[in-house]
Amino acid sequence: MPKLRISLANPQKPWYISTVSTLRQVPFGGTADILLEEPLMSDYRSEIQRRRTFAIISHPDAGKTTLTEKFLLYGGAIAQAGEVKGKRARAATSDWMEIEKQRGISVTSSVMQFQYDGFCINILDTPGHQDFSEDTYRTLMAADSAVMVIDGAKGVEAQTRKLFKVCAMRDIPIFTFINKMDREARDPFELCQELEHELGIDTYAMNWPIGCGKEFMGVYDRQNRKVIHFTSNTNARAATATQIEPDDPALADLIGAGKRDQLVDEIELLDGASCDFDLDRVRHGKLSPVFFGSALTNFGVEPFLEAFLRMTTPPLNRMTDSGEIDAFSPDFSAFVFKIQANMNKAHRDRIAFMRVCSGKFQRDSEVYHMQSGKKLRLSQPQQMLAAEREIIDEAYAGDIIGVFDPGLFSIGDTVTVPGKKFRFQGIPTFEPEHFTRVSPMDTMKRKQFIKGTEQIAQEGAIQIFKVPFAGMEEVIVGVVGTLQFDVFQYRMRSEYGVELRMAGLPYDHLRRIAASPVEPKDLILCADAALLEDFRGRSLIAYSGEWPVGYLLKHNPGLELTEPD
Ligand SMILES: Nc1nc2c(ncn2[C@@H]2O[C@H](COP(=O)(O)OP(=O)(O)OP(=O)(O)O)[C@@H](O)[C@H]2O)c(=O)[nH]1
Ligand SMILES: [Mg+2]
Repeated sequence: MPKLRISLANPQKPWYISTVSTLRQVPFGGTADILLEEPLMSDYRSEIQRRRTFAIISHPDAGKTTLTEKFLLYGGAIAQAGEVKGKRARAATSDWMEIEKQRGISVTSSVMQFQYDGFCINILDTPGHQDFSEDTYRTLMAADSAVMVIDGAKGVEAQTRKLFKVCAMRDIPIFTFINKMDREARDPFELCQELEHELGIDTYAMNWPIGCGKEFMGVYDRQNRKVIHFTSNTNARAATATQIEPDDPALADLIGAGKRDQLVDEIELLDGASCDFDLDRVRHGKLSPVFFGSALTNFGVEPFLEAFLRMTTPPLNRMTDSGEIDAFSPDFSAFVFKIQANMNKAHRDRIAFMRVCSGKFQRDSEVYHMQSGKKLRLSQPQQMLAAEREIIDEAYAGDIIGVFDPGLFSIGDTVTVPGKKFRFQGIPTFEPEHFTRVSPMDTMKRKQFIKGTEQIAQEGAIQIFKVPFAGMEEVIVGVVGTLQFDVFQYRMRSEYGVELRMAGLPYDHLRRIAASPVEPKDLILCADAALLEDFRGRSLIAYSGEWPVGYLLKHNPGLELTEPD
């Protein structure tokens, strides 16, 4: 058995040792020899075991950021909940970007770590708007489970369907929070049925709402068979809750006889109609536990968090090109899923966000960057709370860390311990569907223009192309959704001091030239197509509609076009 000697010469407090066979207190100024129960290695296992890493997804405006804010509040990470659209109020933590605060929508995903009830939680708040869905999809790759927020008045919406499909592809657990029950909402039975029919997943209502709108009084917790009655209190840390048995005569006084009778009927119906609760099916993404509540008024949020943390999984194993990597294996490995420049105005740096997939990471230890074949030290790894950061000494599988990027990392890159060579499964890129010609209004700002466009492109928030033989004063920007143009323009102004001149182009497709019979500049093009070049010098063709492809292939025998990568 390994032995650990501890000596407390000048302690402020007596020291409790908890990793040994007997919990004991070391006296002031004393020393003690302690037999460790297991080798010290087991520490990293228990650290991984308590990690929970999940993304919050939904159609725009369902309440992801508001719910995230409440989680942070319960975890003690923030002292007061901010608001998404509050005029003078504190802004929500995860909507840290200036444009997010102004518009009251999330445009980029945010990473936050906090502790709650012994769990170490990495939460990823994603943007709901489809124009930013590439960012949302990438972020989902870093998560082990998803919380799907549904607006109780609206039910399943267009983006819910799309995002759900991405989660279903990986079979990750999906937990449903039906939000905004403090407003008029649809019938809860109907909402559950819609989830099942539209998304093709079984549901199990974990709790059941009592009323909605002004009459939303609480929820019935089906596992504990208790009614949780809430008292409205928007500013409190948590809603005040009273628990009461459903057959307690006092319930009618609390919620009224009518509501009580309705609840009893609904519980009976629910117990008779619903499938059995099966945790294994939940953990494989086959059964979605459903919770009702209101993020804004705190109703049902903390019970949801508690139940969710117990049901979801610790870090899952990940696939690589040389087989599955066990999250609990001791060797560190991670992949980059997001890059963000200028998060901190004072430092103007670029942060690469990595999801740790296995083992333990130690500050200053040497790591191997697979894509460049270089060894490097990640000297200032950081734990994030949206835009705030704190340097950490260690991180474990499940954690999301930010590291300074010297311009080395790209989205999807793998980082391992030296000697281990493999790549995590790639992160899909989307084909841009909107293009615009962009140049700086002020030609004196050329340098900042080039820097800004390149940096924002490296983040993957936009794609940039050159017109062959043209200078760098003008680039073609391609995006998946037009709101990305707004964010790009805004960020160029606020982060790089450059006003842009933008002229939309009529293209909506992009293909890479895989083989060409002649120099690409000598290809025969039609009016609806243009030759572009990416920054790796590869030639592409942007075009509109479907027919230019046929024209190009017919008039340029030997030309091969592929999907851009
Ligand atoms: N009444 C009510 N309003 C809510 C609730 N949750 C969120 N809201 C409001 O709904 C609006 C959208 O909330 P957000 O939290 O920004 O929604 P989101 O899903 O993060 O939105 P995007 O990130 O832009 O997709 C805000 O005005 C919130 O105050 C709720 O439980 N009840
Ligand atoms: Mg949001």
